[in-house]
Amino acid sequence: LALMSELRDALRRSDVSLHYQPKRKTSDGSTASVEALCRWHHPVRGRIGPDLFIPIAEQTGQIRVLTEWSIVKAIEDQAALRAQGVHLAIALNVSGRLLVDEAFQARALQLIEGCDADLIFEITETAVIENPKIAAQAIAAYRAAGVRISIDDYGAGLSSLSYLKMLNADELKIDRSLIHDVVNSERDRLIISSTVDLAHGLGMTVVAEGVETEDVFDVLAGLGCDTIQGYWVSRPLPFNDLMRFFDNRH
Ligand code: G
Ligand code: G
Ligand code: NA
Ligand code: MN
Repeated sequence: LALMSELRDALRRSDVSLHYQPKRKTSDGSTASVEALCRWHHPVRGRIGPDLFIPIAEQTGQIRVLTEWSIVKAIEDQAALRAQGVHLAIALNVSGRLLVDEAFQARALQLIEGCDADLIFEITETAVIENPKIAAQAIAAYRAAGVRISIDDYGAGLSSLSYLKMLNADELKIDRSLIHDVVNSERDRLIISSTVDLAHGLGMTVVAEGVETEDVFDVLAGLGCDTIQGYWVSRPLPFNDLMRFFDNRH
């Protein structure tokens, strides 16, 4: 917990940074968007993984400051990419708790409105959404501001069909636990293809995450997944390496 009192300073000192992982379209191989993932380089402890500090930030409420900082940083990085001729939507992880936080919503909309940012909010931890009505209102407000909504980690843990009923989203990300066995499991392929049909019927594009090999990529493309994310396409990259990723491709 002492760690968390340092988070605010860490943000100010730029010890926290955003890495970006490309999400690739299966139709033409182009990059649909990139997902921003937080990294913390502590001056004494070294690298602290988001698996450790995100859950603590959620418990202490500091996830709000961190996510507001991420929005500012992503908008800045997006503008820098544009200046280089690279137009990319940036996806940010927004925890279910923040989705229903009105102070966060006011600040987020203030940051987004008035600049032509192209952002996607990946709603994580949908399991904690206890007020579907407020969640739906928040989603409507973000979409009105031009932010697309993605349901993250679908099919993992407690996430369920009821989220598709209550969250009006643009994108569905199938959790990697349902992805990695597709080559060998007929059962997993059936679950994925019916999820793809369901999502498409509801007007959502489908992302398969955690794709680590070409044969998995091929099976998922064949099952109709619109977008692929995972180590096989690219690891999450520091901003400068992301620039190089595009220099090499175009
Ligand atoms: O990047 P990595 O796989 O190490 O991330 C581990 C977890 O931390 C993932 O579940 C990811 O969604 C989460 N995470 C990374 N950055 C952020 C962030 O900025 N906000 C939130 N809420 N979660 C994040
Ligand atoms: O919860 P979320 O889906 O946001 O988690 C993203 C996390 O998954 C990031 O921390 C990222 O490092 C990790 N990740 C991205 N691609 C792969 C992959 O192909 N395999 C595995 N095991 N993890 C991945
Ligand atoms: Na995510
Ligand atoms: Mn995910």
